[in-house]
Amino acid sequence: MGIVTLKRGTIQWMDQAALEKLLAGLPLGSLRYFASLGSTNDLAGRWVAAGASDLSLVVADEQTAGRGRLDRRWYTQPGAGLAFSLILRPQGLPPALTSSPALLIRLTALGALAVCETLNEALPPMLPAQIKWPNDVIATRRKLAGVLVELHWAGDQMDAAILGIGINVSRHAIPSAEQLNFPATCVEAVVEGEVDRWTLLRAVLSNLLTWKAELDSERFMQAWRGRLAFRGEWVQVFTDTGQGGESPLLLEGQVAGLNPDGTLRLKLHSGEVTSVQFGEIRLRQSESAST
Ligand code: BT5
Repeated sequence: MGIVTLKRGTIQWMDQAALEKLLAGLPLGSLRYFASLGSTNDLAGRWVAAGASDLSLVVADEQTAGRGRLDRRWYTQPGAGLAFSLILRPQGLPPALTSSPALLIRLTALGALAVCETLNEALPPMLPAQIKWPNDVIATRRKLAGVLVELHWAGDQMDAAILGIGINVSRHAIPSAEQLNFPATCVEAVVEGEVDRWTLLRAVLSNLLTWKAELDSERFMQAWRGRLAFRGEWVQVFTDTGQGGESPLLLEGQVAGLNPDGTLRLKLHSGEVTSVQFGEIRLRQSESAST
């Protein structure tokens, strides 16, 4: 996949024409750029209903109603990060993965893996970007990107999956502490240099398209497992209500890896290994880690 040099200043101004030029040569569908938008996932959802082609892409400089999972907020300040949503039609996805839980978790991993792999081309090996299961990208133990996959249905047939990614690039992208449920950072802080957002966008999309072709492969699973954060560490799993506040502690255990279906393996105090299902939980490092 080659080394990506995330150098600054190649693209000063972004608009629809500049986006088309930037992404020329990548096998994408139609492109839409917005200086400011509620949520790229919402716009992509309306575009799906209006017939958007496979691999069409929505990019916004600023989101005023960016969303995380369970209707939590995702903050995208203008000029500071990346917010984009890729439309994936079922015809372009492996048939074995078109049942919804499997697809949701695999596409979430696809987005997170593409961000990790892109950043790791520019990061020292000792400070890798990793996947905080299921949908966060962290580096230096702080979150710098989040992935939100939503499935759209026409009756009982899947119409499209929307893969939304938000990345903090410069320090201005990092929300204030009271807006966060986990410490945050940005790409420029972890690479310790200036980064061109748009060069990064192209590199992430390029990595994403490459891994999408291997979505159903053992190589993909290995790459995903290899990027899993907190392996061997004690974590707490909370019931994920999305309502904020304290949610009940469900489980505590050591991160033991991934099952073939992408669910998380957790080794409990009893030694028993259990599976954590996607979508129901929130992961948090145990405050008093024990062995
Ligand atoms: C996510 O949800 O992390 C998924 C974020 C997906 C955002 C993209 S941007 C393009 C597309 N369009 C959208 O509307 N969304 C997608 P979750 O794991 O639920 O995390 C949400 C939590 O992350 C919030 O409750 C905050 O605590 C925290 N957060 C919000 N903005 C953040 C930011 N810029 N950096 C780090 N953490 C943030």
